Amino acid sequence: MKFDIVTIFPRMVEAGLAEGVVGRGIERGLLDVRVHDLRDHTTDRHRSVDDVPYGGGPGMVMKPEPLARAVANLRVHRGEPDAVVLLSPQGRRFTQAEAVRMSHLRHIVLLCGRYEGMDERIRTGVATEELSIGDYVLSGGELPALVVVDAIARLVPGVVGDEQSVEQDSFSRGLLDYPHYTRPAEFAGQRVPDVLLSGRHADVRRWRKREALLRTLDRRPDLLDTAALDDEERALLDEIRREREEGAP
Ligand code: 9D3
Repeated sequence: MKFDIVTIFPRMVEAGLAEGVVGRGIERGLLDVRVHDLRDHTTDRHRSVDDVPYGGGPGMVMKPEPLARAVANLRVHRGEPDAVVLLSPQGRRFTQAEAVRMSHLRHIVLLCGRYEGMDERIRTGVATEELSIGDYVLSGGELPALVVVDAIARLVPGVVGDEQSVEQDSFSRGLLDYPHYTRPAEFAGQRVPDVLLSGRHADVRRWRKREALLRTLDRRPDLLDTAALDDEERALLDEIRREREEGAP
């Protein structure tokens, strides 16, 4: 799978790509990720990427020409992309469902904004979609680009060593994760739940399902509206709800 990231801070993005799952995916040749310095696509002496807003007001706006030239160059040297993504606070929310959809694409271009935003003609004339990673104010699209690449890349077969762990990922199943423990059996006065030491695998599975449901019910009940629960999980959830109605009348 191929990604091209256009930014005025290429070193910031390169640093984020070098480590971990994405770094290994690149080393293994499963991911082809290139970072492009927007300033390399300027034509003026000062390599300007921003300018004052028409109509006045605070801040600066990213000029359209360098971004358009960068993408035109990518089309020639890297091939026609399946998506040109503008990262911006005005975008549609990037979710696991979006990551799954985009993991089936072959070539994605990501445009990172800075300053107050980009000239609107990039949105209407160059980008094919616009994504935000959540409702908080960041300083630019570089961290969001790394988030989007990470979430998509781990869905590419072979990038995460253990395919099982990708399938069991909480958000793929629509539930929060169950609690995890490793040795020692007692730490800071807290014991690992007995069932996990029991060797009774069916009980362990059931306990984990129950814990995942408890957590989801307490912290993210909204997820239960769309979670794909199996028969056992539906039965457990009913049981938990009944217990709670009896316990706190
Ligand atoms: C203080 C500036 N804001 C005025 C209302 C607008 C604004 C412009 C540019 C706020 C943030 C940014 C930079 N952010 C991104 O480019 C960005 C982003 C984000 O801030 N949050 C979540 N997802 C994204 S994707 C790109």
